[in-house]
Amino acid sequence: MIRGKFITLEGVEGVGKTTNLAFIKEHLEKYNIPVVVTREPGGTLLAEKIRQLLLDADSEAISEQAELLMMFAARAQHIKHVIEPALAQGNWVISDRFTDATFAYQGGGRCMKVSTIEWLEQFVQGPLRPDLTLLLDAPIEVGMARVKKRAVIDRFEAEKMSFFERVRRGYLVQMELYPERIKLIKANQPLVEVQRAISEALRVLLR
Ligand code: Z5A
Repeated sequence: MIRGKFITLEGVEGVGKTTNLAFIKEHLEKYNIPVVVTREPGGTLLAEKIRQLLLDADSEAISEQAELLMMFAARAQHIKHVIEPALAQGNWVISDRFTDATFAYQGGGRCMKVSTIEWLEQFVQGPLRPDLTLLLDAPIEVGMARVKKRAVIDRFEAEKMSFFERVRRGYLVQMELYPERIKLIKANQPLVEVQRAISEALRVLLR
């Protein structure tokens, strides 16, 4: 059995990750590729419970250390029970966020030490890294404007603009570190243009 490919979608909120996940699934299925769609934090029963705890805006103050460890606890479950088995069975896995989000949010946003995140990445993932990461990038105000009609604001969405600016910068730093893996997609353009750029980026994997 040929191992599947692992694709992740990243970016600050409202840039269109969820919207384009559906597009990528449809696009790959045209090539008869079996696709498993998932998300982080989440993807398993336990990881989704951790997600609820992380996003709950009314919870007690969660320490930065606890937040980081909860992200990786959810990820450990997700890898063991969803990502690795699916890849081993030849499926392509598309995840709405993965570890680049930890470098961007906990590293950039919360200013936690990169070396700590790198250690946890190695501990939890071993050699597992995405084959391709699509970084949807747009000025923070663009994503915010797209999601501002939402009724419920989660714990992350309640953060200040400066937090999201650091997150965006954190993502761009990751892209500079891993230019072969992380492809920047300009998200501040009509959806049809975004999807054209995504199809182009996928072409490398489909060869
Ligand atoms: N988090 C973390 O801190 N550390 C980690 O390691 C991980 C995660 C893995 C999870 O939230 C939170 O966890 C996240 C980071 C943290 N917190 N924040 N913020 P999530 O991933 O579920 O939430 P999100 O990023 O807030 O997702 P979102 O708000 O749903 O955004 P999106 O998926 O990127 O956007 P969308 O739902 O596809 O699109 C939003 C709207 O824009 C929608 O109406 C679309 O129709 C519209 N849209 C999309 N593209 C376009 C274009 N091109 N033009 C016009 N309109 C568009």
